[in-house]
Amino acid sequence: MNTISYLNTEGVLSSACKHEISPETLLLGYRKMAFTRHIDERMITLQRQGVISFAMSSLGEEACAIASAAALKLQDWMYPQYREAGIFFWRGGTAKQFIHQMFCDALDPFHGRQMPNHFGARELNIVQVSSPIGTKIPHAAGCGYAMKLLKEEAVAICYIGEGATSEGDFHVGVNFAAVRKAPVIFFCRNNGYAISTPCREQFASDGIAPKGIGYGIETYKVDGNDFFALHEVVSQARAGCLQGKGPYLIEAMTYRMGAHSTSDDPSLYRSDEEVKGWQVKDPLLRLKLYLEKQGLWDSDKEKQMWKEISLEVDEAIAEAKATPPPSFHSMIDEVYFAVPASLERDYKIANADRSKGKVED
Ligand SMILES: Cc1ncc(C[n+]2csc(CCOP(=O)(O)OP(=O)(O)O)c2C)c(N)n1
Ligand SMILES: [Mg+2]
Repeated sequence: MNTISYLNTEGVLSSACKHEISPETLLLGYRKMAFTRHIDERMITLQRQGVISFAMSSLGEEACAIASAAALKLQDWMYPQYREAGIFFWRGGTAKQFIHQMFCDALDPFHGRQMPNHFGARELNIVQVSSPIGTKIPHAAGCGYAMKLLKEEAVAICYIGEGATSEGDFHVGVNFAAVRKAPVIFFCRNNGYAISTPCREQFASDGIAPKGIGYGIETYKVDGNDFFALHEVVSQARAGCLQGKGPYLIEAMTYRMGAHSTSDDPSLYRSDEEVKGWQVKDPLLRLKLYLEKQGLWDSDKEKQMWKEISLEVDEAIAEAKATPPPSFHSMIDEVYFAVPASLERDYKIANADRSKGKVED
């Protein structure tokens, strides 16, 4: 299957591209990609300094999240994996909200009961990330089917990595959605690796697209670092879903430029040359070069943008550093209706310690 690609590495848009995106969307898309990249970098530094426990970045894959989110509507339901922080920022999630979750502090909406990078927001229709890979695929299929039954003008999008397609949940979810013609977009970032496992050890098919064809659904293979191509295919998939042609599978060809997470050392399983080969395809660079050629962007705007982003993130980090951890009691009181017998002893001991000032509430 051909890979749809319009924007080359010099920022020149092919004349084959008939899809129009407003300058406002392109400029905002570029800014949100830069914002995501900056937050990712800062979170990795904080993890290295021992301030937070863990971080994952979407370095090099920012266009997948942001161009796809830009092609959807707020009423569409989003089921991210963990490399989709960009969708949260696109929908208006703030640096402060995201960073409190990264710190798992008292202002983290999930009260520290999740790992970092497990964002979500009820008001933004973003279902919270959960660690077990692929488990959201049947949920998204069910959500899309519900939208169909309720006759809502909304679709569900489920973001997965190529590694997730080896899970049973992928086959269960895609098959269910296919048979029910549910309005679901299965958006698969094929970034070459599932932690240290390269694609060639993950599946014998030619990528993920043949799996969509096998389930009898509309399938696209697209350049995952090309804002235009991504925006086009997700727009078409959304329109198709609403006309009853769903579900869709999109395989976005990209590359995980960073480590899997702060617990990983990719130098153990891939070469620097391989990484360098992808640097020129950087999605931010390609869109920036395009915007410059259109007279929409210049070096002064670039400098100003990074300054503003960095100030906003500095402020959010300072606030998170000054925020205490979630209350000790919330760990039990907000999870159980009554203190379970198995925890009663520890709870009493901790309460006694608290009254002696050893444990903070
Ligand atoms: C069910 C399950 N198995 C294993 C893991 C450990 N694990 C976390 S991320 C990951 C790799 C996922 O790769 P992919 O889906 O390609 O996403 P990527 O990290 O490349 O974005 C694995 C194996 C897990 N979280 N859940
Ligand atoms: Mg992967």
